[in-house]
Amino acid sequence: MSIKKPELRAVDSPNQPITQDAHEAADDARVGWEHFQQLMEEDKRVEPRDWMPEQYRKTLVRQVSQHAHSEIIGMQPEGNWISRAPSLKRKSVLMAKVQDEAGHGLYLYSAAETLGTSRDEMYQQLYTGKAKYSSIFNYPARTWADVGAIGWLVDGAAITNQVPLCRASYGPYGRAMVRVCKEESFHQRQGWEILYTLSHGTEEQKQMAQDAVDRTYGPALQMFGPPDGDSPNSQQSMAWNIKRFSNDDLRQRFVDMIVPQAEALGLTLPDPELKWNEERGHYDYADLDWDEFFSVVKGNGPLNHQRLAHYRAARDNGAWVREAAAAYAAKQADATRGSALLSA
Ligand code: BYC
Repeated sequence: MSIKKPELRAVDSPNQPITQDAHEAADDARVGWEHFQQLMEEDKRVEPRDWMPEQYRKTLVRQVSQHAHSEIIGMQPEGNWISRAPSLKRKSVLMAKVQDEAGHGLYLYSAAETLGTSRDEMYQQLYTGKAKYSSIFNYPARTWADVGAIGWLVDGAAITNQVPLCRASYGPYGRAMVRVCKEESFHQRQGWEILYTLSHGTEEQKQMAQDAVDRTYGPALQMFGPPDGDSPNSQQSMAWNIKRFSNDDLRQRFVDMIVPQAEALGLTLPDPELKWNEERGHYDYADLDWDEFFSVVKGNGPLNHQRLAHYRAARDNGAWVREAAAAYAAKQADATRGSALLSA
C-alpha cells in the first residue's frame, strides 16, 4: 500500500506573497517526507526528531497511550489478589508481577511523550474516561485460579501481540516492547505454574482452574482487537510498519499455541468447534461474541465503572505525594542553583 504524500504548500492562497520562511518550511517538510518514505521502504526506524506525517504521530499516540493505560488499569484484577494469595511465595511473585505492569505503563507513557503528548494529558484522558484501554481488564478475577488464567492467557495473548511490536517502526515504542516482552514471558510462566498446580491438585482445585479458563478464554482472544474486516486502523498501521500482522492472524497464532498447552495442563478450552484443520494447517475456532466486545469497549462491561472509579480514587489519594515530590525537587533545584552562584 502506498503512503499518501502530504500536500506541502508554502502558502494557502496563490495570491499571497510567498515568503522565504514559507519556502524553507515547505522544503524542509518535503525533505522530511522523502526521508520518512525511505525509512518505511527500507523498514528502518523513525526516531522522535525525525519528520513524520501527522497521522502517523496520531496513530502512535493513540496505540501507545492505550497500551500504557491497559498496563495501568491491568494492575487492578491481580492487585486485588495480593492480600489473598495462598502463600508468602505466591504473594511476593504476584507483587513483583503487578509492579512490572506499573513499570510497563511508565515506559509506554515515556515513549508516547516523545511524540509530543504530555503525560498529564494522557493521565487526564484516562481519568475522564475518554481514553480506551484493553477490554479484558473490565472482567473480574473471581478466584485465585483467575490469577493463573490471567497470567497464562492474558499475558500469553499480550506476548503474541507484542513480540511483533518489538519491530514497530517507531524506535521508542519498539525498544520499550523488548523489555516488556521479556517480563511478560515471566508473567506467563507464573500463570501457567499456578494453573498447573491447581489442575494437578484436588478435584475442587481442578474445577476452579477449569472455570477460570472458561471465563478468560473468549475475552483473551478479543484482546487482539476486532476481526480484520472491522478493524479500521490495521491497514494503515501495517503500511507504516507499526503493526506487523493483522488482528486475526495474531489471534490464530495464539489459538494454535494454547491448544497443546491446555492439553498439557489437563484442561479444556471452552469451544466445541475447536479442531485441527489439516488443509489450513491451523486450528479452526468458533466466532467470538463481538457484540459483547463492542459493548465492553463502549464502557458497558461488568467492571468498567469500578475500574475507572478505582483509578480516579488512587490518583486523587496520591495527589499529596506528587505535590510533596514536586516541592522537594523545586527546593533541591533552588539549593543547587544557590551553591552554583556562591561558587561562581
Ligand atoms: N480493547 O482498528 P483496530 C497487558 C479498539 S496490557 C479495547 O483493530 P488497532 C497486561 C481500538 O483501540 C497489553 N479496545 O485498532 C497488563 C480501536 O479504537 P480507536 C495491552 C480495543 O489499534 C496488566 C478500535 O477498537 N496490549 O498485557 O489497529 C496485566 C478498532 O480496532 C481492543 C496492547 O495494548 C481491545 N481489546 O488494533 C496483565 C497492545 N481492540 O482507538 C497483562 C498494543 C481494539 O480507533 N495495541 N480496540 O478508538 C495493539 O496492538 C492494537 O492497538 C490492538 C488494536 C491490536 C489492540
